Amino acid sequence: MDIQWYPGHMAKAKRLIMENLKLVDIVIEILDARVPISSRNPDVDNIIGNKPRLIVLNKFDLSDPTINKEWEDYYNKKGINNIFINSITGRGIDKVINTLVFMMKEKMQSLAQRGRKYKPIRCMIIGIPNVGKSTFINKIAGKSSAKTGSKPGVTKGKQWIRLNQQIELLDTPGILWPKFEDKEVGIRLAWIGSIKDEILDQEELAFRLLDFLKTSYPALLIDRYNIDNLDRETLDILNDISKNRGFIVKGGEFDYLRTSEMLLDEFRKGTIGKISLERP
Ligand SMILES: Nc1nc2c(ncn2[C@@H]2O[C@H](COP(=O)(O)OP(=O)(O)O)[C@@H](O)[C@H]2O)c(=O)[nH]1
Ligand SMILES: [Mg+2]
Repeated sequence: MDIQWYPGHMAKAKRLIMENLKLVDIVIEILDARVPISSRNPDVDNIIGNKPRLIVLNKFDLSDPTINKEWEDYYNKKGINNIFINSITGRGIDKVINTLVFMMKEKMQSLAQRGRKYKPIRCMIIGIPNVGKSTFINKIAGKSSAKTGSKPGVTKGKQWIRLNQQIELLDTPGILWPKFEDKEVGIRLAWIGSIKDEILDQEELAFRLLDFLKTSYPALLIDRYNIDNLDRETLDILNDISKNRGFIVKGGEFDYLRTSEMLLDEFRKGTIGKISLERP
């Protein structure tokens, strides 16, 4: 997400989504399962209006299974279609396809009853940068037979991927801008590596992450970094981690930059464990 968002970009991105919206039956909104709040642009409700929507929570290989369940219950209670997936392995993608068919069942039946000609269900992907839109499209396109190509007259220039007999997916996702008027949102997006580190420097980001892990995932922290006591100042814990890893600079000082980069990197890769930053 190296992209700088300016009002002009936002207006253009929004206009593109609005244009494509007219062509589709369902919007697939991709979120990052670790941050279902921060990875969501709240304007999406206004932009897509009452178009049927499926929420796909990607990267669920990195998020906390217990909290995934909380989110699933939360969405289900609200009657919002939701599916947790891993776009790299493809886990959950079949369920996406089945759900899309299910969501359009009534419409298809009523068309059939009125003797109307069969038309495939059309979908588009939307989401902020880095949630995995391209990975998802590649995976789903790889699974499915072929691109259908553009259809002159109707959808000039647009590429559709046929997912099965009934569904087509627009091959270019709609990109929304991240919203972080709230600094905490910016920090979480920086933790997951979605925005470049312009919000805070690496050391402060890592320090805050350690603070969060200390309260929310103590067992993972203890396991990963051989710490025996978390009931201390965060700085003391950071010192221990630096010491255990041998991240010391000349003169015997702790190498905080190296330790910070390592912590952020291990968190982002899921090496520390399955961690969610937001719960319903
Ligand atoms: N662990 C994990 N990483 C993923 C998953 N989906 C995508 N990624 C990674 O997330 C990064 C951003 O993905 P990309 O598809 O480019 O996001 P886009 O900006 O929304 O198109 C890439 O490094 C992907 O390999 C997933 O389900 N699990
Ligand atoms: Mg992309």
